[in-house]
Parts: sequence; C-alpha cells; structure tokens
Amino acid sequence: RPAYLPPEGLGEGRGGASFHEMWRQLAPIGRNPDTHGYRRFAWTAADADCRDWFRAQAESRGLAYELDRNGNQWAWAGDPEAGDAVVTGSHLDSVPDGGAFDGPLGVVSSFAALDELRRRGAQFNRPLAITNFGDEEGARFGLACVGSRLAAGQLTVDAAHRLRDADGVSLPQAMERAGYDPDTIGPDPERLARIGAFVELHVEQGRALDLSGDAVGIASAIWPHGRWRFDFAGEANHAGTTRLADRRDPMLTYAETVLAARREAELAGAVATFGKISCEPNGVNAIPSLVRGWLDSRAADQSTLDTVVAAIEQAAKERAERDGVDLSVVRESFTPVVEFEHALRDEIAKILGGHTPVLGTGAGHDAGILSGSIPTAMLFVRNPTGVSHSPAEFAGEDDCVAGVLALADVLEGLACR
Ligand code: HGY
Ligand code: MN
Ligand code: MN
Ligand code: MN
Repeated sequence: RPAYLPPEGLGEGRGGASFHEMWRQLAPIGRNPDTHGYRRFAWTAADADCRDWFRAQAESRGLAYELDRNGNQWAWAGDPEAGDAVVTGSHLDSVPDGGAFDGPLGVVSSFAALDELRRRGAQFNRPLAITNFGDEEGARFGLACVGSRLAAGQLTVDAAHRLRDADGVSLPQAMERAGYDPDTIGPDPERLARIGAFVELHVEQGRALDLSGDAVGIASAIWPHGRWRFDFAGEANHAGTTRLADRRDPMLTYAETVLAARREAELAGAVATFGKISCEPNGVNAIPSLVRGWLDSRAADQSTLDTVVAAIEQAAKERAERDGVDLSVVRESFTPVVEFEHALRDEIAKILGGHTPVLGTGAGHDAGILSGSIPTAMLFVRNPTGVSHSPAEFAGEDDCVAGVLALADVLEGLACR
C-alpha cells in the first residue's frame, strides 16, 4: 500500500467512525492511478463528482443543502437565516497532481466532527454549517480562492468573466458547461453577514507540528503572497542554422530569471517559485519566440516580499537587455498578510486546553480571504512529510482523528455555549 494513500481504517469507530467511509468514497475521485495524484479542477467532471459527494453527505445527515450564487456548497444544521452561524469547511479542488488531504481533510473532518457532536448529544444554540468553497487552488483559471473571493467581493464579476483556462474557456463558460448559471456570480454580503465564525481545518503544509510533536495546531497568520506573469519575447529562429550571436532567445532570459528568483529569495528569507511555464512555438528545433513564466512568491512581511519581487524583476530586465528580449511583468493576483482574528483564535486555544501550538503559514486559504469579512480561524493537522501539493502529501490516522475531535470540541465550544 503506497505510503501516501489514506491509511486503512482511518478513524474507524474512534471519533470519526464515518471518517473512513467518507474518505473511501471521496479519495478515488480524480485520482491518477499511476501517480496517486489528484486532478480536480474547477467545473470539470472530477469537480462535479466531488460536489455530488458533498451533497450526498449533507443530505444523508438531514442537513439543508444549498448552492450559493458563486457555486460554493453549504450544508446547514439549524436555520441559515438566523445569523451568527458557526461555519466550518474547506475546498475539494486540487492543484495538478495534488495530494489527497489538501482541502478534503477539512471537508471530511467537518462532517465527521458534526457526527461526533451528534454522538455527544450536543445542543447547538447557533446555526452550524459545513462548506465546500469552489476553485480554491486556482489550478484551472490561475486565480486562487475564486469562490470565496467572489463571495467576499474581492473578485469583481468583470474580472471573473475575464478568467480563461489553458484552452481559452472562460470561467462563465466553464460554469455553464458544468450546469451552473454564471450570471448569478457576485458579492454575497448577506450570506457572510449571517456567519459569526468560520473555522477551516487543513492539513499542515510544512513540518512545524512534526517538529513540535503535536497532532493539531492553530494558525496565527498567512504570509502575504502573490502570482506574477513574466513574458519574455524573443525571436523565433532555426535552432540549427542561427549563430549564437544572432539569437534573441527568451529561454535564456527565463533561465536566468529563475536562478535570480532563488538567489533573491534565499537572501531575503522568502520563497519564490517558477512552477509554471509556457513556450511558443514549443518546438525542439525552434528558438522560442515567447516564453511565459509564472512566479509565486511569498514572505513573512510585505516589505520583504516587495523587495524580493523587485529584485527578481530587475535581474530579468538586465538579462533581457543582454539577450535582446522584450520583458513584461504582470501581477496576476495578490493576497496581503492575514492575521487571524485574535479573539476567535484565543477562544479556540482555550477550548483546546491552552497548549495547542500556534503557527504561521505561507499557504493561502479561503479562511484567509474571508478574514476580511468575518472572524475566521484555522486548525492544522500534522503532516509528517511536510510535503503538500504533491501525491506524497500525508496525514496519519491518529492525527486525522485528533483533528476531527479537536474540530468537534471547537464547534461545540463555539456553537453550544
Ligand atoms: O497556493 C496556495 O497557497 C493555496 O494552496 N491555494
Ligand atoms: Mn493547496
Ligand atoms: Mn488547501
Ligand atoms: Mn484553503
């Protein structure tokens, strides 16, 4: 059994009895049988299967199922109109060849935590909801957290209509082809106004909990992070007959920019990644006319991030001049630092006994986007490999169950007080 497949018997009869059954149903959706990685892009068939799974989980528990104007899914225990709801959930979409836990662990744990609260006979005096936010990874259209950004008014309808996937399909077209009415997308302030607290459980994307020896942690902040598109325009030519001195080869400029990104990030204690590239005409025997590289850069504070990106751009400019290449840089998305609301964070820490470690993260989340509109918090579950956005992403059975029980305690503390 490959190490990174969900462990057998995950939570069987221990705090998350239903956890394993849900996982068994969800885990095969969109999984590549060779790499065991996931491809669950927004508004594709795999996404539809995940959404069907979510709806079945909601309805099998007698929860009121709702699809909001932006395609986010909600499962309500209690009156959605009453206000001051406690909401928990995450996302089900993935990055290309992503791991099994990033997103799904939060959604499955939310249903399992509700099951646990029902087992305890907990009486809620606030409405409780479980959510699946659409298109959190931004793997298809290039912008992360589309469902929550639309709801929070951080993505305008026009900008959403301009989003295109690699085949030129727009977000509205993709929604329509998946059977959703794209004309409804837009800010959803009334819905957010009815939420008193949103808590997202997520597999840790790092090894802080592994190093501290804790199964569960609480998020303190999300680093500021953004995505920049670098266009390097050179001159297409014959790979075999064009003298080196006569070339305007954008691949060279790109290569130097990638090396500069690593140098500058190391210098500043930040992170910078060129993980996506496109090359035209992309022929083995043709010097490229255009190379596009997408930079993902993140740092613990805004000024460091600004410094790193400026230095990378400068290095790209200097090399572009040398190569006779035209450079353009477009910032495609940006998320400022998120400090999770202290009152909610401290209340959760108290509910969990006051010894749960509090840790920052460089990963973006819907909880980060929503923190501008409602009090939000995050729980992290230990990931022994620390690896994420990869089939090797993993969380052990005991830690998954600990996460469910911690989430159940938090929801009980918040919704049954
Ligand atoms: O990119 C991120 O940080 C998140 O996984 N969408
Ligand atoms: Mn992710
Ligand atoms: Mn995630
Ligand atoms: Mn997230």
